[in-house]
Amino acid sequence: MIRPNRTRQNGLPAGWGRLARRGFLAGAGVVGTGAAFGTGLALGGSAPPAVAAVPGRSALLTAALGTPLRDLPEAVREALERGAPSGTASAAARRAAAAAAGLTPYRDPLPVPPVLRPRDGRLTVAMRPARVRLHHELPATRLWTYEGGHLGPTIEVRRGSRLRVAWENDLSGGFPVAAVRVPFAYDPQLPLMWDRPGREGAAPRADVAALPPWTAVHLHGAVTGGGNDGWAENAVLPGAAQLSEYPNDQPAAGLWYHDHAMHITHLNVMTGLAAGAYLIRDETEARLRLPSGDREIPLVIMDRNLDLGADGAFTGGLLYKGIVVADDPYELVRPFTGPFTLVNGVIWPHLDVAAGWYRFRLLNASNNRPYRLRILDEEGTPLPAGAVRLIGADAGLLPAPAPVADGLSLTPGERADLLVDFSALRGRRLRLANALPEPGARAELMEFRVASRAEGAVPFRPPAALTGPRPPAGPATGPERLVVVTPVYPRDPELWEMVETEAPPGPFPVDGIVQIEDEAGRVRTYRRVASNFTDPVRFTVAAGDRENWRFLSLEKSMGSYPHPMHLHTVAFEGVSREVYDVSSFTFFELPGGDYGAGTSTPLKWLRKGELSAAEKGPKDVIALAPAELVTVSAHFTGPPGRFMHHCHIYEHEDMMMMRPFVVQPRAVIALAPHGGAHAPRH
Ligand SMILES: [Cu+2]
Repeated sequence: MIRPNRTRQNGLPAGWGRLARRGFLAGAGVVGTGAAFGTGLALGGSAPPAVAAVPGRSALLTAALGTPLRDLPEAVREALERGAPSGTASAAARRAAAAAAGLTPYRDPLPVPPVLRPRDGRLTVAMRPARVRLHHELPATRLWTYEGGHLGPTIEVRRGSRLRVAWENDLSGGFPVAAVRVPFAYDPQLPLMWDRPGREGAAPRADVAALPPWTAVHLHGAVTGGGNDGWAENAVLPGAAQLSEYPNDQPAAGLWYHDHAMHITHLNVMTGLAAGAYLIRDETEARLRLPSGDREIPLVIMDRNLDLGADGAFTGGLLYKGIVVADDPYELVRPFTGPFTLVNGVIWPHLDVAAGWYRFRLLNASNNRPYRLRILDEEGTPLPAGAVRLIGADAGLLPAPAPVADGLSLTPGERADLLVDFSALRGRRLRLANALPEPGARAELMEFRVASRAEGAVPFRPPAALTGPRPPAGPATGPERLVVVTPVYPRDPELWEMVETEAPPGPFPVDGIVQIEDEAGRVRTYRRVASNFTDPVRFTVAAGDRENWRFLSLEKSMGSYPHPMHLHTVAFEGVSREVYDVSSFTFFELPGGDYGAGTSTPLKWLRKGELSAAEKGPKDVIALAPAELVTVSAHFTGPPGRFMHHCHIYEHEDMMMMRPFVVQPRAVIALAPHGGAHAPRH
């Protein structure tokens, strides 16, 4: 994440001019076409743009943005050549690393939150302060919670039974999480900075400490009207409640609620407002007789960091530790990852299981960290393929169970409905582990302790079919949408809404113009029509339409974490994943010192990528890795309203990789000015 370290004026961060004069912009010479900065575009221009005037990302910076350093020899070499950074190898840093390693794994039992089954269509959920133990060896932690637990209560409803929830804000006290910003330094002798606890000597941020308990609750995955969706700007203060009505008129699925307050979601979730499960049940699911009761367990995963006192001991307090990976021309802060993985709100817990089948409802509720999950035995061998079956994705059951061969990928916001068979594993201790190369201080998330006795009951047999063969997604009835995600440097990563346009006469690049040459060799030209949350609505969907939404990442560093792209109020199916050569997407300096960006030549199609069984849907988040173009088909069958689409890395969402879109009845759109659809005039 890049944050301007000084207030922007006239759209320009202070300091950029200074940097240019200082010659920071390698090979500077500069100046693009006459294209204006912003979402409007002055097309054309006669002088060819000079293109090389942008600072390159160092290998170390790239590594710090997502890729583990040990997998990037170039970055490590670069760090070593700079010499051991002063300060990081201090006794305090070593103590912090030792403290992280000293916390006993699998010490605490996995908490399973209570289940609320509202009978009369009404429910009040209070947000209130609580003191909660995150680990047996830690002092209690002060949190802001849903109903007192680090994980909120599970809400369970029948399909079609409408529920009205009063999300009551009864919070009080100061912001429960200390936040610091510390400059990145690399010491090969120590765990990475974000993998060790403690403030590294930094003072707590006064701007975060000043935050009031200002909360918006979003029921992620709910197909509901815009007024009930938890609009980020309509967050409420203590003494008020957010009233939301959920029709629950959608297939059985594992939804979840979490905070969505404008600008501060990445901080609010850390206080304890990160997640509660919301399960919709239906007849299709009931007929499958899946494991239920104490055999159906939510597993909500999130990584956190802990504060240390002056004596180097844990205080119990949580810590939002932002690692500043560059300070020119922006203060660029890596989205949060932490050394401690919590499942259901407890660090590295264990779960005693019977030697039979279980249904686990997994959710990645982390700010930023992706996982590839495997269950490993004592020797580190994954369970045999038949013992783990994926039966559902974000928005409901799959047509048929899918094997989980190479681990289960979950980016933030993604869910998995998983059947696991422990019957051949009596007396064993198994670990749920993250197979990605930079998993935090410990790759294992939790331990399953399998009973040594055989099950007496008739064994469960997983069904061969679930919802049955999926009817092919019908053709799109509405416009095709293109959403572009720009690289992380030298500007903030941005989410651009694009519309197709005539190719400008050139030369290229032109700020906000992206050309794409598809598999068939056809070149299409798109122009940016919005890039900030406060830009006017550009995507108006006719209620009932089916639309293809395409997400394109222009990130070039293949090790960067994926952007989990999320649409509110609709479930979608993955249609295709393609990989492009995005090297022609170029930043260049605009008159006045800001940067423009566009393609110098059309992006070239390279190859088809894979869609997993889960990604074929039903989904509401899809992982967008660097250089990918992912297409999903979304059928907007729900109520109308104003909704959001965004990257589900909370830091990215909060820095405006989020946009409003509108769903309206077709007849209403027809009466709108400009022919509806808020179409920008060319
Ligand atoms: Cu993102």
